[in-house]
Amino acid sequence: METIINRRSFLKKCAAIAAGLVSAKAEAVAGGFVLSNRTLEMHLGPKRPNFLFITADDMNYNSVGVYGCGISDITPNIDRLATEGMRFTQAHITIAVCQPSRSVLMTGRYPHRNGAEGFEPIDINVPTLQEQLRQAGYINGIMGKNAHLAPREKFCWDYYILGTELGRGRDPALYYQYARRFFENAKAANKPFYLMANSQDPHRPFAGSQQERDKWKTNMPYSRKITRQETEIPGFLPELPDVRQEVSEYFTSVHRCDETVGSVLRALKDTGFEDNTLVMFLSDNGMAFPFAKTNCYLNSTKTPWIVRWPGVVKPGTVDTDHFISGIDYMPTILDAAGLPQVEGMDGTSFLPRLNGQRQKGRDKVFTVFHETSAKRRFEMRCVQNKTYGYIYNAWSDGQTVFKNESQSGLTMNAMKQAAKTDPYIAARVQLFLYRVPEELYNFAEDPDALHNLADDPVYKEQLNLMRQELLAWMERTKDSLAPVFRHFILSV
Ligand SMILES: [Ca+2]
Repeated sequence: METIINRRSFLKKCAAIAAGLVSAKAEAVAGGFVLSNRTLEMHLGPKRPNFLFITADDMNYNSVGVYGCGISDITPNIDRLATEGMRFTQAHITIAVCQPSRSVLMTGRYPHRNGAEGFEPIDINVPTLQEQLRQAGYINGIMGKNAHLAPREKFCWDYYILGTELGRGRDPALYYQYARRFFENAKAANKPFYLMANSQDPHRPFAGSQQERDKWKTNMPYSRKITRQETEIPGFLPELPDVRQEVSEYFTSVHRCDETVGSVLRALKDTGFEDNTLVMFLSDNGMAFPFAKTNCYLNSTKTPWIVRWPGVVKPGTVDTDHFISGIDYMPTILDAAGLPQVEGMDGTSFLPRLNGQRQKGRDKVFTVFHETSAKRRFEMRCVQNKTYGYIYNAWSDGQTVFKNESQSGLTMNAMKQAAKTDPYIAARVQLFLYRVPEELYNFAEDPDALHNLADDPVYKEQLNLMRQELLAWMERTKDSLAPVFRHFILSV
């Protein structure tokens, strides 16, 4: 016998049963109905959507064609995905370094609230997206960047393909093969799926570089070499021969990343899942050069964020208005799956945006930095809105020297050499290595953060406003640095 109940209470009961809070048997007796798969499907309506999440590793937002890269046909597959879906131009990840960035995505929590401020596991009692999906009957798969979601058991992977099996995460053909195998497995099991397909491009070492030969004694294959002539130097780096060389190698890796994206999307299409799969694409942080990755600049956290969902998202939509960030990823996927939100997430679902509705409160983003992969601590906090960005560098004391992976290879060495005779580059090197406690930029006019306005009296009111916004956020989220920051702004 089937009891008539509304969809919301039914979904709640299903979630409670799935979460193990109520035994299915007890619920069946209490509710007076038998919970069969057929009953579930009748009440849930259409089958749950599948999810394909494709990530780039260390790719700058504006290295993508539709996000303004001027190199001809640099990312045709990502560009096509954007025309088939919706892309956000005010999208940020929450922390600009691999493992912490990905840990935010899969918990919906800021790093200091999920336990992974640096390259460490999340707290065992923090719920993950993959736990919720498994309880709802999903198959979870991951390809590449595997160690960057830890501990492994918290992520419930049913399919686990290491980067080493994918040509160091840099072989588009292998991505096609393994993605196809995953989709075919899901089809055979007749279960909804979640696949996280992680390219390890364009992470260092870059395609064809000396750094790559030094590390692996070989260069990984690529189909198109981006020449020095066609390369675009980002505005935050100086035009120097070695910088141009290294940025061109980076872009060769960007192009290979795009081929990996294309491979995974082709595997989805070839297995017949294109219509019932929500695809998202983003980069886990900015490019591994000075003033981008492992910092709190606009170029550190801003990401290309594209959503394709046939029948739901209007193709070719561009959202230039609403801010979305890493903490919003998990709430949105849960929402799209028809699953309840879990306790303790900091983000909120932007599913209404995908349905074409406006959302209030999406006018700024808070980003952080804590620790590099080499366990060096450099605390930074930032708030950015459409016009301004304010950064607090708690570590900057005039003595401590910034050290990160972006200083390896050619670029930083070239800048240090040039600094001996070029005062402008010398100032850039000085700023990068020592920073100043506060930075304020007009990111709308100066996205590359070349003019620090923090000491300009004209911007005093703006500075104070953003200090207060940041402090309120730090106190609200119980950031352990909040008392230090409060003391700092009282003392300046
Ligand atoms: Ca990364």
